[in-house]
Amino acid sequence: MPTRRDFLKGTLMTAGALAVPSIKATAAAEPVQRAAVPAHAGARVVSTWDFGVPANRAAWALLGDGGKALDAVEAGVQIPEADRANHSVGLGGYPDRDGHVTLDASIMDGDGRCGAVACIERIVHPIRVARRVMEVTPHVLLVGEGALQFAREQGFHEQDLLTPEAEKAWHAWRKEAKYRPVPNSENRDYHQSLGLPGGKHNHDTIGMLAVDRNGHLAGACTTSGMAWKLHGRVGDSPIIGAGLYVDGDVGGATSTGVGEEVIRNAGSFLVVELMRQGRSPQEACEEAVRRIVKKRPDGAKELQVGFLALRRDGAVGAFAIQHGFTYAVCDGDSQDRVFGSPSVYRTSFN
Ligand code: SD4
Repeated sequence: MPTRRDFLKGTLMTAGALAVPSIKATAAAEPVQRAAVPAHAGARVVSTWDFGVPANRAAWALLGDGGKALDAVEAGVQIPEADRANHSVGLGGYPDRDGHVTLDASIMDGDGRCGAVACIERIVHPIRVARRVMEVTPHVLLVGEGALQFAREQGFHEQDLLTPEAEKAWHAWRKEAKYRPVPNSENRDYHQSLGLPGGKHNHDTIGMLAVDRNGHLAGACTTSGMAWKLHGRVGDSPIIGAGLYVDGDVGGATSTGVGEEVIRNAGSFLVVELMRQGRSPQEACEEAVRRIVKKRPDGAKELQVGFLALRRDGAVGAFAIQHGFTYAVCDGDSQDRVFGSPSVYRTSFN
């Protein structure tokens, strides 16, 4: 077992230097630009990473049939939540440094209603609990044991979320990590070569935004958060305004990556406010990323944060600090498109 000395040393080192030694900037400060996805007149759903494709399809099963954006995003993000092979969302997520799988999720409707759970254990679909918080309580956010108690009262089934594969990865991490959480470690290799974050075997938080045929907007965000985090750590995903924000008059935004940086900058709220002031979704995501980089110019070279935005008219924008962030777009024309986001740096994660 780690000593108290390991604990204190690790915590201080992490707080002082948000850096990942194995991530190398290969061509720092070279911008990668691609065209933003234009507006679409009908319903549309977008989500973070390539694993957003099957999630979008599940959302589209409702949205394409005239269903509500809120129901669609809740259904869509349940796909990665239940996917055991996905190590950063729901069942099969990597645990905290003490071996607990703790989940964060939020949901928001364009009319301003929202609900969230943070650091909840033993529930495969925290997004469904978040929606219940929104609909049957006077609150916005429930955490930890209280969130689990509420889920039980609402009839949710409990199960162990730590899969043998995730447990093996946790043991591998413990051998070399000295009980010290490090940002981005869910994107690193504890078994085999997993490649870029967001690739086939290596995913991150799912954030999903949808506009339905009636022009209503909604969003959802769900994650197991930073792998090997301190027990009790909460990221950006369940914080309304940080990992998710939706305003029916303007649009929505969601984020992925190192949640601490997003919380510090109220990232998703900022993206939506910039769109309200007339920036395009693309410009708004860029500005939000550049503020994070400006405040932490050295640390940001080795951190990933990505924003995805959907404007009320269906226009889409995305921007990230590091190369490799992808997002999936689904509408009446095509259900399985994946786009590479422009980014500040070109970086290789290996
Ligand atoms: C979080 N944004 O909890 C989420 C997921 C994550 O690196 O950690 N990604 O911060």
